[in-house]
Amino acid sequence: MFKKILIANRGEIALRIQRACRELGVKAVMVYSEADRDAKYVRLAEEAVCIGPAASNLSYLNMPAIISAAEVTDAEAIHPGYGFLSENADFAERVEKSGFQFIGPTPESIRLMGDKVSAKQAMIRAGVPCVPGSEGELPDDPVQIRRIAKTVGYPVIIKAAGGGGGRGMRVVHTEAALINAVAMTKAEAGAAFGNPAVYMEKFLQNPRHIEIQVLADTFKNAVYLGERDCSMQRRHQKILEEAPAPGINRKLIERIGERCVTACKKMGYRGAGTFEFLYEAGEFYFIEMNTRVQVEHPVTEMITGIDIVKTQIMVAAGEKLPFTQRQITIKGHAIECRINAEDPYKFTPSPGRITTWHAPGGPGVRVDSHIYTNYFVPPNYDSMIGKLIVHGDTREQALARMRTALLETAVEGINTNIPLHRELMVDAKFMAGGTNIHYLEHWLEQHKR
Ligand code: MV4
Repeated sequence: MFKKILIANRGEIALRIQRACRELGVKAVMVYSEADRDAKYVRLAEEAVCIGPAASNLSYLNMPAIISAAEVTDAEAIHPGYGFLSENADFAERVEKSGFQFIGPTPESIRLMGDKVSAKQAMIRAGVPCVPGSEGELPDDPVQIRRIAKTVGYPVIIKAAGGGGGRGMRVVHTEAALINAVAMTKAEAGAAFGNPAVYMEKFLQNPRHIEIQVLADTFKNAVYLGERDCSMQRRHQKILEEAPAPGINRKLIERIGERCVTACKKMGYRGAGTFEFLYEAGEFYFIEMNTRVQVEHPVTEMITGIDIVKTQIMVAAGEKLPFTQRQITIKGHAIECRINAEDPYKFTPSPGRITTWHAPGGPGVRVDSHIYTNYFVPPNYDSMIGKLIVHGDTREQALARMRTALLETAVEGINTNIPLHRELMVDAKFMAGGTNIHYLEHWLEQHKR
C-alpha cells in the first residue's frame, strides 16, 4: 500500500478521500486554494499545501502546482476526486510521467471514454446495448446524414463526440431542421471542445437515468455493484439519487451488469467506473461512461457494504479486488439528498457564512459534508455543501429515515435546497417510485411560487 497520497480536490469529497486514507493507514496530503484555507479537512490533515488563489483555473485545475505539491511532500499517488481534473487524460498522463500513481484508470481508458463516439464503439464491440443511431461520427454529406436520420427515425438527437453530461447536444424533430442542426452542433462543438465531430441517436422521450457502478483491478478482475437511479435532476444537475432503482427487473440488471464487466475486462479498465444508461420501456441503452468516483457513490456503498473510495486506492496500489461478484449482495435501499447552498426554488447560488449547523443522526443515517458552524461557503465553486444519505431495509423505511433526517437538519445563515428535498420526500409520485428525467422540471413548473 502507498505510504502517502495527495488529494487533488476540495469540499466533501476531499474529506471523504481523507477518511478512506486514515482507514488504510495512508498519510494524506491536502491541497487547497486561498478560499479553502479554513477547510476542516485542511486542519485535520497531517500535511497541506496551498496551490493558488480561489479561482479553480489557478488552483484545482493547475496541473503543475498539483504535481509540484506531490513532489515536495513525497506523495506516491494522486487521487483526483470528481470534477476538476478527474477525467482529464492529459493530467493522468502527466501524473504518471512525473512518477506518481494516478488513482483512476489509465490515460488511454480516460481518453477512450472521453470521446463519446469511441466510447460507444467500444461498448458495441463488448455487447453493451446502445441507443440506435449513426455508426460512429456523422459524415459531411447531407444526403448521407438524411439517410441515417430516416433509418434511425425522428426525433433524433445530435451529440458532440467531445461533449457529455448534457453539453453539446440538439434534438431534431423533422428532416427540414436536420442539416442546419448538425451544422450548428458541429460549430458549437468545435468551439467548446476543440472537436467538431458529432454523432446521431434516436431521441428517447421519457427515459429514466440509471447507472451501473463497476470496480476493476489490474489483474483483469471486474465486478458490478448494482445500479443507481439518478433521474431526479434539473438542467443536468442531479439533486437526489437512490439504489436500487425502483421497479426494474433484477435479472435484466444482472444481464446489463455482466455486459459492463465484460466491457471493463476487454478494455483493461482499472478502478471505479460508471456506465450511464437511459432506461425506457423495459430496455437499457448505454449513453456514456464516467471514469471517476461519482458524487452519488455512497448509495451504492450503503446497499453493498463496499467502500468504493478505499477500493479505488487499493487497486491503484496494485492490490487485487478483495471480493468476487458472487460475494456482492444488495441489501436494503439507500437514498442520497444533495445539499446545495442555493435558493430551493430559484436555484440561485447562496454562498456565505453558515451560522448554524445541526447534522441529523440515528440508525441508517450518513452525512458526507465538510461544513461546520461558522464555515464560509466560498462563491467560487459548485454549490454542493454536503450529502445526506440514508439506508433502510426497504425503500419505505429509507424514505421515512430521510424525512426524519431532513427534519433534524438545520442550516442557518445561507439558503439551502433542504425545503425542496422535504417536499419531494412526501410527493406521491416520487414515493411510488420510477419517475423519469423530466419529472423534477415538470414538478417545479406546477409548484411555482
Ligand atoms: C439522450 C436523451 C434522450 N435520447 N440521448 C443528457 C446528458 C447526457 N449524459 C445525455 N443526455 C441525454 N441523452 C438520447 N438518445 C436525453 C438526455 C437527457 C438526460 C439524460 C440523463 C439525465 C438527464 C437528462 C436530461 C435531459 C436530457
